[in-house]
Amino acid sequence: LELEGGLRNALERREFCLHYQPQVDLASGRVIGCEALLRWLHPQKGMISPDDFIPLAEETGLITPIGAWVLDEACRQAIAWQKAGLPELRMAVNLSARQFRKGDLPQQVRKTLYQTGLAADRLELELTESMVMDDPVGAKQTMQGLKDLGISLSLDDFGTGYSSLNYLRRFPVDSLKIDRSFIRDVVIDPSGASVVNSIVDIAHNLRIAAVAEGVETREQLDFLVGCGCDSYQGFFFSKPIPADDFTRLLRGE
Ligand code: G
Ligand code: G
Ligand code: MN
Ligand code: NA
Repeated sequence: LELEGGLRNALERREFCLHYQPQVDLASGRVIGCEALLRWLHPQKGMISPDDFIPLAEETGLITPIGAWVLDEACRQAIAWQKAGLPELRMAVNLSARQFRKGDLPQQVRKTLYQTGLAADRLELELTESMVMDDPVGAKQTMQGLKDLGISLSLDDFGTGYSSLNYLRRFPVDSLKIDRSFIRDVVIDPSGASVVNSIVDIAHNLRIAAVAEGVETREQLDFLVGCGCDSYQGFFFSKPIPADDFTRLLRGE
């Protein structure tokens, strides 16, 4: 309850910020994008992880203004880097279930792109399997509305949910983000390795890019290169960092 009160005022008190985790192309080693990850700097409790307040934000409906702020802030940051002459990266933003189910998401995204001036092909929205599988017909419609804007869509935490390959085929998805639990296992046991290999193959057969999450070691990276995985995120390259640190990283400082 105490947390809820704080959450209600956090936006106007400017207690949120975004950290950015680089996404790296496996073939070239170049940073090609980043994922925006929400942080709440609570005046008493310090930094609170989204895992600890997104569910509350969902229940209370506060996710609507918070989610709108995240989208706007991430697009503005992408434009700020562009204006600073840095490489034009793709910006990935996580959506929660309630944001996705709300009927006007494509209009909201269109408006944010217009207001911030970010080109649609620079934005990617991350959905989860469960968001999509809850109501496949409605989800497909929303996804098509988003795709029509020219943005990309990815399926986050892929492999952890109840994913029907049949739906995967029919949804307009550009990339699969292979959940980090699978990446952890690739150099531990052979079945872990074959699961990741299979996901990459399925993605590619459907002309979907495969992105590995949670890459922490050189061994995992080498394995992913061998599978033909397209790109990766993980502590091996960088943890999620504040915008200023990300700027320095892009400048090679
Ligand atoms: O950084 P990490 O601890 O950073 O993120 C924890 C979880 O919170 C992840 O599952 C991530 O997808 C989710 N998350 C991070 N930022 C956002 C956000 O802006 N919106 C939503 N809905 N989820 C987020
Ligand atoms: O669920 P989603 O993929 O959106 O959230 C990303 C989460 O994964 C964030 O909490 C982020 O901090 C975390 N993360 C990113 N890279 C790594 C990694 O290499 N190892 C671990 N353990 N967590 C990671
Ligand atoms: Mn994500
Ligand atoms: Na994930």
